[in-house]
Amino acid sequence: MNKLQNIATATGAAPVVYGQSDRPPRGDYTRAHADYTCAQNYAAYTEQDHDTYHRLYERQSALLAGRASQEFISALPSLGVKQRIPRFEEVNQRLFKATGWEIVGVPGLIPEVPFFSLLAQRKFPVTDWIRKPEEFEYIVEPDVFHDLFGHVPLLFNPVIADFMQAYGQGGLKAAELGACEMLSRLYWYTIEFGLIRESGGLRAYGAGILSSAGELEYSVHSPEPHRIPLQLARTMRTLYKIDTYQQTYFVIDNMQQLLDLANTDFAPLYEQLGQLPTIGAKQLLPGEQLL
Ligand code: HBI
Ligand code: FE
Repeated sequence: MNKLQNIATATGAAPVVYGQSDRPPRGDYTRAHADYTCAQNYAAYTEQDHDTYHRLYERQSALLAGRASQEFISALPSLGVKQRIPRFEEVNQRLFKATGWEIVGVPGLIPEVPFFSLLAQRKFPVTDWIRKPEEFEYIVEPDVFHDLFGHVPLLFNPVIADFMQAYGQGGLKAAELGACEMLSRLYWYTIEFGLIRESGGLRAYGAGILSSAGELEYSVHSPEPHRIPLQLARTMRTLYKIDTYQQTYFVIDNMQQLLDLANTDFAPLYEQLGQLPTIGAKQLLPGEQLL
């Protein structure tokens, strides 16, 4: 049993299965409440932590033009300060006014059901620790930069804000049906690694791409990966890797398309997909056209 499963078992919650393998938790989960939230430990940040955040912010924001979605670029300034790690309650003053969401601190990845139930309450869990300087290029589990910079700006977008709450509500139902893995693929290929079609070309809106220097360029301009239109059943059958650039990206035409998906009756879809084989991360089905 790895540490994450031990923590989850200790609290009676099902262990997080994030992608095909659990990730080693970094945070101190003993300070979390029963719902896995914890106060942002602002005093714990060192000058080095603030400097890491500032350097990540500067580098990433210089790469956005021509690669990140317009909605993301216009929402980013809502995060506020960039020279230091923002105080969650300061972000919340703006965020709550904009879409009724608030960010809550968590020590790191949390089990699926607590994660879903926070989203269903319009609470987005933000890991409150930041990577070490030596992890500047890449970190496998989400830290405060991934969550704040990657996820929070689009929570200012009313359509994504509604989709994220619907995802949380859907996740609670999926957990009852044992369909979390299928639903997590939808989250992975949209909220984490989604692309959107804009007049200038394909642009990134997924947090995993937006918070990664290398993958931001790779996802929209490399000839390497497959890019295909998002289609619910196809996407929910497609496996993903948590520690390499994606081999397939799914493309939406607009943010409303995500919210419309949320109105699907997922129970029969889970039933149907459960009978079908999964699709490899780089596999193409006969007749599929690459974008
Ligand atoms: N926990 N803190 C945190 N952040 C996530 O994005 C997250 C999680 N636990 C599970 C999870 N995401 C995915 O497995 C969801 O699809 C459930
Ligand atoms: Fe994320």
